Amino acid sequence: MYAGELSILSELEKKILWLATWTIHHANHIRQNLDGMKVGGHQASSASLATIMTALYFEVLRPQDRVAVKPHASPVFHAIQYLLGHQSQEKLVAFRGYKGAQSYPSRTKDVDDVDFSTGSVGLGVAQTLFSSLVQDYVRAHGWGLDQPEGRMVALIGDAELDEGNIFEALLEGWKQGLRNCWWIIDYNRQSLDAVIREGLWARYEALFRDFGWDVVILKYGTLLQQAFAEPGGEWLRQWIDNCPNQLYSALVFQGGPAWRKRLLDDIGDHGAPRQLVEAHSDGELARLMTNLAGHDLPSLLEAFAAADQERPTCFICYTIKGYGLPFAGHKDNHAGLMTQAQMKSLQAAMNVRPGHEWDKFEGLTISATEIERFLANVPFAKRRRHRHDAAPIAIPSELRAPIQSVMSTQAGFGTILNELGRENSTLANRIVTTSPDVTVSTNLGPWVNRRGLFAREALADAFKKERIPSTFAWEFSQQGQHIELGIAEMNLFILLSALGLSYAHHGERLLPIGTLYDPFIARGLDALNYACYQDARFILVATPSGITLAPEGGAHQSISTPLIGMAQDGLAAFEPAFVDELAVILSFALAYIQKEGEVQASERNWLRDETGGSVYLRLSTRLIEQPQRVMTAELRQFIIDGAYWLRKPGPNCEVVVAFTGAVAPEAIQAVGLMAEDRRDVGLLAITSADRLNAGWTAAQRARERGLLDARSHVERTLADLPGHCGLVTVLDGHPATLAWLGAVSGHRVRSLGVEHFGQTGSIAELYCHYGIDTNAIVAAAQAIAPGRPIRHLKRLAEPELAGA
Ligand SMILES: Cc1ncc(C[n+]2csc(CCOP(=O)(O)OP(=O)(O)O)c2C)c(N)n1
Ligand SMILES: [Mg+2]
Repeated sequence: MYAGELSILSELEKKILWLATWTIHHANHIRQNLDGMKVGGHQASSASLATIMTALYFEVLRPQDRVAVKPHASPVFHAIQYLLGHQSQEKLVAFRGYKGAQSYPSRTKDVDDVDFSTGSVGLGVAQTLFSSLVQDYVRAHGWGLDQPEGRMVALIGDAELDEGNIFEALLEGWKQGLRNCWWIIDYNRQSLDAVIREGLWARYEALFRDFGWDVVILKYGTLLQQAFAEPGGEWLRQWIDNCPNQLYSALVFQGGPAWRKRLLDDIGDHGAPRQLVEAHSDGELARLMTNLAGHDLPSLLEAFAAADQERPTCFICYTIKGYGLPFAGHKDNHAGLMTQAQMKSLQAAMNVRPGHEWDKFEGLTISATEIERFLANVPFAKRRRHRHDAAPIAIPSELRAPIQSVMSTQAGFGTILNELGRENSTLANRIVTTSPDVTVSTNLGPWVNRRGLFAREALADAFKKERIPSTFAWEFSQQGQHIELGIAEMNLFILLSALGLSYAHHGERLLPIGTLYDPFIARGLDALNYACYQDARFILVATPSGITLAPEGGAHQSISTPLIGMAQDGLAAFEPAFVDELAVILSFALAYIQKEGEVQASERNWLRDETGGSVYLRLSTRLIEQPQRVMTAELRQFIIDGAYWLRKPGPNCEVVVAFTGAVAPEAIQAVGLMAEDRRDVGLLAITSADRLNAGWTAAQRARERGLLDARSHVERTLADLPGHCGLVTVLDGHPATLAWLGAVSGHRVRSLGVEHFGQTGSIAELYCHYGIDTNAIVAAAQAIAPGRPIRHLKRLAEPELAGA
């Protein structure tokens, strides 16, 4: 790096600090339509990272590199992209406003090429690690080798490292042989509320080294290093090293005179250090004492250039929160905002004329032409089309599913994947499965036997070598297609997020399928939400589920997951009862996760299927009798749209039983038993409460906007039911999942489901205990569709289950 380039970089650093600070100020003080929600956290945090990001984006990064920027540095990111011509003034002017640049970098909502969304701290950080593993996976399979290998970089707040998911990821990274990943810690020793604990850096250093990382500590800038070399310098170094974080922050805030007083008080009559301090004016002293390496371009550039690509590297960069701004170092500065007066003086100091606040080259000492020339040659700026497109992989409408007469959906899932595993097709080759230590218990075993486990270094199955009989071959190789994770569910979702963005990040489409026990979705829910927010595409197979896992244990029972499936944006949830339904849904899902079309809803079901999304399948281990039937095109469509009549209601129908999932046998039996006493009973199989509900609300909205003919699938399905007909809904999950069905055409409804959990027992005992058994369905029908007593109820009411 030559001197001229360094001075351009420091001009850019100044410009970025200005633009980021101004963007926030503008949103708060000038635009002011934020409904009282002032921009907290941004100004001070942005200033903290401005130097590091200048060094990275204008010098170090290459187009193929991918970066997760810590949430509150979003204005810095937007400012950099603005200077590089990838962000508009209009979006900056509308920062945090409607359709403006986002408060936290957003892959889907921002226009300036965000690699990883951030916001919920800790998640973006971990995703860089998994993204690096995915890059290795893709390349090991011989794909994308014509592209240069990218480095995965996270810019992390020091308090962000409190998030446990980061450490879960670190451990997994160590197991998987992580490389090519940089985590840059903005060590400003401040969190949101306060100044952080002393000596954290030493814990971090030890931790990272233990996990096999290189650790680079960047503490002192060039000025301080020079001062240390002078007489009295060693005293100064020790003073800084011993200075508590709180005091250092307070002095940073107070500035030159306070530094002088404090230092001279502590120096006493030591001659050399006193001379060293006295040789500096107040301004110079403040500059010297805050010259931490995280604000020193030469130190940063040197460290980044020296890093080893093959090993993961953690940079602990000492910085000052609010550096260069009047509230620098103040412990309350997270929500700190510059006043109009402070902004005016910053503006004057930056030589920005009023009315020229957004001008890119305003107030710089180097000519616009020279800076423009520099910007045009910034390596990172060369990425014109940063997001790759990968052609969709064709999915057959029929997946082979050898169905046994009695079978569970979980076994069906294993069988379908096993069949896929036999094929040598692009589809089968692009599938990648992953599971947090429940590969075998979620029935991925047969697939893994065929396709092997992925690892950068091959590892044979010792049991196989020793000829010890075992059902599962556990062989690792670069060709393997299953990524086995440790138990941490957070890692599962973040890996799915990274795999599900492979098409965009690495230009190669993968079809990720992750399995876990349904109740443990809750453990990784924020990471799942995060994956959906950034539009990663994957299939989540959750099994076993509900209370149907019966003897497996009360704490493993999931009640709320069907509601999560309905409420989670970007995730289409299905809960099939039968394996032929599952085969249809899986085939749909494999295509759906690849769609990126129009947001326009289809006029058939009012769902936005062309935009695609991820898919959640809630499966069960319950063995149930499978219907023998022909899968017609119409039935296939209904299964995907969310519901079909297993028994069509007659014209005088008094009761409909609508069920989802594993309670199918009870629903079928109840309908059979009621048939003599209630007329024309209907049985509705609901494969996706989520999609039925979404279509219904969308169709209503469309009608309210004037499209009077808009009808959703559920409205058409229930259209012919007489008004007096009662609806009993039942599922092994929270009853609210289906309770809304009564509102579709104004039918009375009684919703059965599970509201409490914790009992173990047999399925029959638990269904009775929680009120989702045949008897409960019949009793609900009698209550809601009054008439003569349902004869079988009496018999059923005598519990076969004494003491249940
Ligand atoms: C999961 C989650 N919890 C809480 C928050 C609120 N929050 C935003 S930033 C922050 C801490 C900021 O500290 P640090 O990471 O050190 O960044 P700095 O403020 O120093 O720039 C918190 C608690 C969040 N964004 N995400
Ligand atoms: Mg901090």
